[in-house]
Amino acid sequence: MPFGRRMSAVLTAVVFILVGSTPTARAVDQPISIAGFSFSPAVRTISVGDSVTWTNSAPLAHTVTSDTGIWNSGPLNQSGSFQRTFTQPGIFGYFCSIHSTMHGAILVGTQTYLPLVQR
Ligand SMILES: [Cu+2]
Repeated sequence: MPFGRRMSAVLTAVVFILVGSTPTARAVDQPISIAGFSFSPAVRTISVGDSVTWTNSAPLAHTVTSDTGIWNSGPLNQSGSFQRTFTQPGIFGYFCSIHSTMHGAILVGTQTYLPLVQR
């Protein structure tokens, strides 16, 4: 492919990525699985306006509880789920109030390039 056309293709891809990462992009729902005694993935980067749905695939009850108390799912039994929409940028830590070793974090619009790696 001639250099000019290849460069054009690269630029088109870059523009698409930049547009796709703005806060005005369509909000999406990001899944997080609760398996065994961990959140998977434990750290998830999302855009402002996205929501996250945690689903418990473990046979034990777990919770999704904010480190700062701004949300609490209450006990989720097996196959139970909890959804929250994040409308503010920031780092939102959470844990399971039943099993104190279980921790996770949602990074909302805090890093420009990280979402491109994780999605
Ligand atoms: Cu738990």
